[in-house]
Amino acid sequence: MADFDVFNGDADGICALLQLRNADPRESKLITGVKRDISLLKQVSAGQGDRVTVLDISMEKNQAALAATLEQGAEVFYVDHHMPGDIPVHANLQAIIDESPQTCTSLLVNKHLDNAFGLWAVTGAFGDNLRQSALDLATELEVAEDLLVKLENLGIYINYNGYGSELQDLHFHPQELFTLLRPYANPLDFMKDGKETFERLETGYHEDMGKAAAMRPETATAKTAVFMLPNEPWCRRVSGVFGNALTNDFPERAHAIITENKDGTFVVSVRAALSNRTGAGELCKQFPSGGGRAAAAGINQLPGDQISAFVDAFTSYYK
Ligand SMILES: [Mn+2]
Repeated sequence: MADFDVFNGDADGICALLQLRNADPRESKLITGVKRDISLLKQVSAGQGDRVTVLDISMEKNQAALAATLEQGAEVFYVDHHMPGDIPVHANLQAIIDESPQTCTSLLVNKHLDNAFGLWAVTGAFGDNLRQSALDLATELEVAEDLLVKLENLGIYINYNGYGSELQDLHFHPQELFTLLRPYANPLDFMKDGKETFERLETGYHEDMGKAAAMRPETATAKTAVFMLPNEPWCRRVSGVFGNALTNDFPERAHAIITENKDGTFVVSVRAALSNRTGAGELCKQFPSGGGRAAAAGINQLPGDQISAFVDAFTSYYK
């Protein structure tokens, strides 16, 4: 009998799994990747009696692999907040799927575990830029103000680590980062013990964000701003968290961050305005390799000759 943990390499995926493995320790095979790499379930070859946990990756994008895994007799526990497509009805599938924009996988796992490792859920929610939901749970858990800031920073740094178009762009392979965090039931204990890891993330984050802060928008209206970033590792790492930071700083404005990939295509991060968390996924879906949720979405490989079409679509969508 084998166990597989398949999880998104961002803060939400990592913090969801940290809660589950604190509650139910397993020596599992870990399958993860950069945040954008969500076709993960196909890497699993599981059979009768095997247990597969899948976290924070769209069921729709893993449909064929899920069907095959169930077909082979494995038990699947699936928790996610992205669009699922058709959820299969199968005795071996337990699925907790909730697409509402105020929740994320870490929060869904927290509910499932009755707040057992709630501080990891707060961290994951901050990482997914669900600030209000993170604050609400923190209030319920009576987290002190000074500790809250620490959890917010940790969530942002773990999330930041997941971006990048390939693993070499990252400071830590998400699997390594999970393993470093794994011993801790409480993120505050990790921050005391794991100073070196924490500081590496913190320093990287501030260096990259410092460079991003110097960028000026390519186009900006009262309701939208588009930033173009060059083909450099720091840009690939920072694109998502930069979008989140802009969203928090300019809550009335929708943002698009366009970063050049190594192959000459472009990766696009779209963040709807905080005051109007709609449409980002729908907009991105109009372009090849695009998808995501209402508040946050993206396009993985936008051909260069479609940039102006994208900018027009974005600007008119949120006018
Ligand atoms: Mn998530």
